[in-house]
This record gives sequence, structure tokens and C-alpha cells, in this order.
Amino acid sequence: MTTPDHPSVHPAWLPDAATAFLHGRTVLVAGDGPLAETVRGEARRAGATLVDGDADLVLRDTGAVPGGEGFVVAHRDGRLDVAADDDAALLHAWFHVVRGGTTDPAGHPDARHEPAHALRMLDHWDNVDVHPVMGQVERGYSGGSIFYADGHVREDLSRVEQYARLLAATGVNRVAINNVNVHAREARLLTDGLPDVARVAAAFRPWGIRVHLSVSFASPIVLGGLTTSDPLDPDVRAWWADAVARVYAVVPDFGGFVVKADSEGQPGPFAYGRDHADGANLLARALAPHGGTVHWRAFVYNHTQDWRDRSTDRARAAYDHFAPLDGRFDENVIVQVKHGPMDFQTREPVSPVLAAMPRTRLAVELQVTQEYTGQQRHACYLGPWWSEILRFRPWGPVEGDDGSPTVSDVVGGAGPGASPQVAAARGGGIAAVSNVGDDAFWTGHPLAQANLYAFGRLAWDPTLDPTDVLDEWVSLTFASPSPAGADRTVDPDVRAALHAVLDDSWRTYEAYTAPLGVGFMVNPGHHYGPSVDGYEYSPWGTYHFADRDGIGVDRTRATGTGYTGQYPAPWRDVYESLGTCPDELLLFFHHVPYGHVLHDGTTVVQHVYDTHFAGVERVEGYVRTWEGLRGAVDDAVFERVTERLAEQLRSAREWRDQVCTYFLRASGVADAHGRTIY
Ligand code: GCW
Repeated sequence: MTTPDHPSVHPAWLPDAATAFLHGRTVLVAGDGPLAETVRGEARRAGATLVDGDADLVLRDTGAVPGGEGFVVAHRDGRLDVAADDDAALLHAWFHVVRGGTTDPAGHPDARHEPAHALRMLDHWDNVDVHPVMGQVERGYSGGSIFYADGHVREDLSRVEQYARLLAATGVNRVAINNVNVHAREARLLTDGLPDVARVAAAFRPWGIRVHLSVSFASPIVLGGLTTSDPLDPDVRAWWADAVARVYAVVPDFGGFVVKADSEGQPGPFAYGRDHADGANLLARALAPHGGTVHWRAFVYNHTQDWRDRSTDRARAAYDHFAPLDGRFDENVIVQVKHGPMDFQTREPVSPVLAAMPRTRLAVELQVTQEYTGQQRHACYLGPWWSEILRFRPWGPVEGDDGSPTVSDVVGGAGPGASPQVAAARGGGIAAVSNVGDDAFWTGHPLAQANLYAFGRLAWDPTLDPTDVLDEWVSLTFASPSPAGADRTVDPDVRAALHAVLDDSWRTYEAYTAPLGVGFMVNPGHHYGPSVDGYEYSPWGTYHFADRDGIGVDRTRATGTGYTGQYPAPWRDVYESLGTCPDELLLFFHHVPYGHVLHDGTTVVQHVYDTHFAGVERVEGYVRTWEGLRGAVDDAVFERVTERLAEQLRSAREWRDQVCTYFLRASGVADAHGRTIY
């Protein structure tokens, strides 16, 4: 289960068996420069023979679209001939062929492929130092950082090179290498850490990936010795211009900055009576001459709310702060919006900010690291969740597909009313928090690799079926050893078992955790495991308001916080009405009695009992299914997954029992099926 470069590291979706079909094939790579060289290196590594003339596979960099990432697959004389727009496209084309698992032209229909989004970015919440509370990787469940050790960037970056290779194979093209909560040590990556940042950038560069840094808005003070970081102060502007110039001097293809400002204690423009557009544009103007962008996060809310204060609704915050600023952000600012209005819950509505800023480049932010979805101890394949989000139509229709714009269209710069600048820039794309650490399996739970893989693939093409994406991942990761040059195969039992465990695992997780979109109910701080009232009297704005009669948050315009009014039609009305609000979001939008009847005819309280018992039974099924793979998959993978599934089952039972008991005690309503509730 190891890779040649790192004997202790799992090869993830690029084991040698995945490329064995290329062994002995002739490959012509026509193109110059480092990326073409990378492709040649991959061909050699796969055991192909590089030739100058006729070949089984021809990959040509046509240079037809400078900076373009698309490529055309065609057949010429019964062989595969791929014409790539530019050098990065050559690399994408190579991995496209690898995914196909065959050089038989019949396996590769003639087509043009290109990414839906120009920016496909992973954000690392890695700290250089080990943070006393959050550890080295904030919300990291895969060990320490692959970038940093012993207080600085690692000497040996071969692991980062392998990571870059894996990411390139999924289509990711940007990586931010440090936490958005920028502590003192990490702030210095921008100054004395630059030679190290340059080394990391060099590790990613051959794989077509550009590096970004998270920066502190207070940098002029903490690094520059100024007395202010007021965005309108000329000295502050000059400081940023110099700081940025120094970055580009050592990293000429630097991507730009990621900024969390005025959020959860991070410094920002509010201290100077300025707004987020002032703050973002300050950095944007420093970066613009060099071609860099600012990813400015919209995750801004009051995290010191008094739970007694029923007038403040955290869900409203991002829209209230950002929607009025539409049109004020510079062209190289991307406002990065969490997919939901709260915080990466297992189920949330799509953020209304995504439908409210047509004159701003928007990126949607997903969370690959499983903070609220089982922390890589639970198998939870998030592809279906992201697919729902990216395909969601903020302007309707509620059901079906009439070609109306989706979230993916919006962040691709093609939403309704998109300004010419937003359209020309193709929006802000897709970003996600990485789930990778220095763990031997990269992601702690070996099956969590599927989430990383699926993120890249869905960012490239959000119309892909997430189950098909999972199948691709299975085919690569669990490829059977095969004779050199033979088409790739996978043991059908392994394939079937992985689908049985993962296809519906997100819905399973939803079933045994917080019900009907109410969210949270997790242990405060670390966010693992059930605690129904854990956040109920906290300052974080995440409440369920359960009492003896009912539960849920009234976010209607009629009687609640008015949050439903942040959506355009039809959703503002669909969510407003109890009759039309989708069941899975019921408690997000409404406070209802326990006896409220859902669309399927069950009451809320009976639904809670039923889903929690069913969810645990499904996990019991996963355990049995996986046990059937003993000997059929790599032993180390088998053992690690077995251990994680045991914990998932323990935890799912804990969730079931705490949530069911809570609802029984609160409502006094017995389970219609008489199951044991404590
Ligand atoms: O989900 C929350 C996390 C924080 C995180 C924050 C954010 C990096 O609990 O750990 O901080 O979101 O997205 O900024």
C-alpha cells in the first residue's frame, strides 16, 4: 500500500495498478516546458514508452488558448489523439486518459473537456505551530500538517509533491497553505517565511497548482510596526504594496490572499469604521499589478451573542453584511461564501448570499474536512451533498430542470444579471477546506479520500453524478493488479461493497444525527458526538429552541427572524410556508409542535425515532459489508477502516440514544414501534 517516494504513505487514487494499462504503450507528448515534462514523467512512471512519432496516445499542447485548461479528445487512425489548449491542459488530458483506464479509443469518445470553473481551490487550515486548543491543523482529523513541522516549513517536501500530484489528477489548481485564523507565527509567512513559501510553491508548480496565503488584516501592525491597519490610510496601502511585491519577487505565479476578517475574533476593517469592501479592495489593489486575487470570506457574524436575544439570527448575518456591498468590490476580489448560512452543517439551505451579489465575483466554500460530518471517524461520502448544493437553483424551479441558473452557474460568473466583469472573470469558482494531514492514509479514514477526490472532480464538472465520481475513485484506488498493458479492472465485490458503504453514507449520517435541518446538537468546542443542548445557552447563535411543546427556529417573515426574505422567489415563499418547506429543512425554518405531520405522514417526533433507529441499522450493515472484504483489499486499509467503522457504530448508537431520549423526555410521546428509548 505504499508509494515509492514515501514507503509509509498510501498511494490513494494513483497506485501503480491504476496506470498499469499504460505499461508498454507508446506515448507522444508534444509540448515544451515544465508541465509537459511532468506529463512525460508520468508516462515513464506508468511504464509507457515515449516516442517522437506514431503512438498509441498522442498528447499535443496546441497553445490554442493561452492559460486554457480544456482539451479535445479525438481519434486518428484508430488511436487516441488529444489536443490541449495549453500546458496545464496537457496535464489534465493525461489524467483524463488515466481515469479512463484504457488506451482503447472506444473507451474515450470524441469530446471536448474543460473545467466549469477557472478556480478550483483547496484551503488548508494548517498552522505552522501546534495551537494549544486547535492542534496543528484546525479541524484536521488526519494528524499534523504536511507542510510544517517543528515550527517551520518541512525540509523534505516530497510528501507535498505527492499531494500536488494527487490533486492535479482531480483537477484542483489552487491551494492556500495556512489557516484563515492567522496566528502570530503564521502571519510571518508573508515576511520572513517567504523563502519557505517559495519552496512550497515550487513543489506545487510542476502540477499546475498555484499557491495562496491566508493573511492577517492586522499585518501592517503586527508585521510592519505601523500603528494602524486602516484600509484608507496611505501608509497602510504602501505597506501592503511593498509586502505583495516581495511575495511576487520570490513566487512569480503567487495566487493571492485568503482573508477572514471581522469574524470570530480575527481583525478587520470594522475597527476603523470601514466596511468589507474597503478592506478587500485594499488588498486587491496591492495584488492587482501582479495578477493576484483576494478571497475575502463572507463568514461574518456575531459570535458573542446573548442566547436570550431572540432578535439576532446568525443565519441572516452574511447576507446582511455583504449583499449591500454588491458592486463595490474590485475585479480581483472574490467573496468566498460558505455553502450554507450557518456553518458546514450536515444539512442547511443554500446561502442566500449566492443569489444576492450579481456584480461581485463569488466563490462557494465547501468543507472536505469532516468537522460536522463525523470527523473522518465516520464514513460519510459528501459528493451527493455538494452535488445538491452546486445544482441548486436559487431562482427555481423548485423541482426539475428548466435550465435556470444553478449555484454552479453563479460562481462561474453566469448567474442572472452578472456584470460584464464578473462574467469575463468567470466568477470566483469553488473553494473547500482540505481534509489532508500527515497521516499514512492522507485523510485518517481511508474512505475519506473519496471526498477529496470528489471535490476536485465536482469543481471541474459539477454536473457529474456523484455516484459515478465515487465509482471512478473506486476504480483507481482499488484497481486490481493486472498484466502490463491490459485495461484496468476492479474486483466486482470490492466495487459493490464500497458503493454499499459509501453511496448513501451522507444521508445515513444525517439520519442518526441532528434531525430535519436543525443543525448542531454536537459537543461544543471539538464538535464530535451528540450533545443536544450543547450550544443551547452559548454565545454562538446556534440554537434549536426545544421546549415541551416543540422544536425548531422560526425564520419566517410572518412570525420569525425574517431570514426567508433573503431568498428570491420561489424559495422565499417555499421556505416560508409550513405546507411547502422541504421536510429535511423544516426545523431550520420553523418552530413546530412534536406532533407536526411531515409530508410523508409521520410526525416530527416519530420521524426522529424512525430515522435514528434506521441510521444505526444502516451502519450495522456497513460493518458487515466491510467485514466481507477481509483479504480482498490491502490489509492496512482493511484494518483502519474496520477500526473506524467500529467507532462509527458506537457513535451512531450514542447519537440515536441521546437524541431519541431527549425527544421522548421533552415531548412525552412514546415510540409507535415500542423500541427501547432510555
Ligand atoms: O466551522 C468553523 C470552525 C472554525 C473555523 C471557522 C471558519 C477556521 O469551527 O474552526 O475557523 O468555521 O470557517 O472560519
